[in-house]
Amino acid sequence: MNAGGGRTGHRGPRFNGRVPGRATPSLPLLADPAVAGLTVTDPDILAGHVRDWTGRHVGSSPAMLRPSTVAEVAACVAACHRTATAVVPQGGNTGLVAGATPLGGEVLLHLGRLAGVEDADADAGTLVVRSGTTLADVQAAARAIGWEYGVDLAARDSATIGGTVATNAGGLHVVRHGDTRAQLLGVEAVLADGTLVGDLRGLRKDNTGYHLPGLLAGSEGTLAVVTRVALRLVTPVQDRAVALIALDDVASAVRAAGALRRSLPDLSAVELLLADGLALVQRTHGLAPPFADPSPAVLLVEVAGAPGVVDRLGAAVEGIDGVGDAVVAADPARRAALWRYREVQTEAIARVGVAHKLDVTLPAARLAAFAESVRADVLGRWPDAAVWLFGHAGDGNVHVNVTGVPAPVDGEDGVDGVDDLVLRRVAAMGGSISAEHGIGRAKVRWLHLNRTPSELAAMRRLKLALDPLGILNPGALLPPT
Ligand code: 2HG
Ligand code: ZN
Repeated sequence: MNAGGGRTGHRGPRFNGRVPGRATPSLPLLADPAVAGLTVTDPDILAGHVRDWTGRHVGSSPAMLRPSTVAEVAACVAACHRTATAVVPQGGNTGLVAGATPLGGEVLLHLGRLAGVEDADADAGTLVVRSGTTLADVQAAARAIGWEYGVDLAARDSATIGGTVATNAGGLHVVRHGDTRAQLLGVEAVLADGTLVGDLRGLRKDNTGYHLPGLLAGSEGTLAVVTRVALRLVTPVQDRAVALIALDDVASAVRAAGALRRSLPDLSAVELLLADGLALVQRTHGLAPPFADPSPAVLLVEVAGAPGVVDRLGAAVEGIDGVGDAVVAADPARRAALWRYREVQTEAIARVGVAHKLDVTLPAARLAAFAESVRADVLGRWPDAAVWLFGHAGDGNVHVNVTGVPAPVDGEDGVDGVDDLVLRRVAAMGGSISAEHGIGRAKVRWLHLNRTPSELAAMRRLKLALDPLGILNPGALLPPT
């Protein structure tokens, strides 16, 4: 993914820690010998890094640090600590919740140059990679030793493995392999004072106390900066088949997703598309209609396993009630063509306008009611808006994108904006306000909808213990006190 187009962004909550978050050109950090030769201050280069992918969140930064070794990352973070400088770690900048966007004018710590595979162990089925390695390169390294990496997502060519750990990225195969946290055998990271911690031995069993990988996955750069990771790989598949299944409505799609999960042990994806989203990608990306007649809801289903996948998928689809039409693809080019309807949803919506992005999970039993009511509620309030729904039906994870709502000004969303409406509805229906994108800066003011005051207080105590000066990614994840 590339950076989104220019828009007037809304500013998130300002840094409220002990360190002044507003960096200035006369930043003491820049005089620190540890960052000499690693600093970029060219505004043209910085411009591509201070806005998030959507273009909705635009910050500023006086400088970006670009270490290329673990020792340099540690030295940079130690220098930030010494000079009490707030710092925002950034990988591929493909996140969608402003988790790596310096809205408080912080210094950026770019990890893209800390890239490369250090160890690929075909016998153990493990990789050790540096955090700036792209997801696509991790996948290729796994394939090169006869294995596969269990996580995949559309931004694979730009997203870095460190970013996917920091955000605990989900993606297209959670239904089969779990999220990024589930792939971690070890993590090495730099704490706020520059101390290096972690373990890259890649042991499958290691019950020796607090689990650092589990803690850092999803911590969004607020507790430490991930430098290297040890990843477990998954068994390679011999065969794949992909189907698009036409269904009458979201309720039928949710029921079908459940039936497919029950009947197909080698199910590797069940993705939801709706008619307007399918029509949109046909318009924006010149794709042919998949069915003779448009269908209200469509599931993209992938089976990956031992030979015979097409037959198994075909039999499973036949067993589903209410399938209007179906297309099945076995060869790689045709499979990729079917995946394209799903994978370009985000890009297609970005061409309509800067979207409000709400990445939510609902209990399966409430997903259909949510889909219907959220559309009606948003359109009732903003008749010129468009509501786009798609997502990971196998996980109950729906991506609500809303375009055509005027850019919010400070605070508006927190009172009665579209984000507020959608996220309150999700919480009231027993869902999560962030399924897989994280909280970043965009969702901070709604974290209380899912986390109790005691949980937030415990998270703050943890943050204070590991980052007492509050220099790491201030403004992200945790609400200001
Ligand atoms: C996806 O599933 C990503 O394609 C992006 O999580 C979702 O654009 C979005 O809202
Ligand atoms: Zn997603």
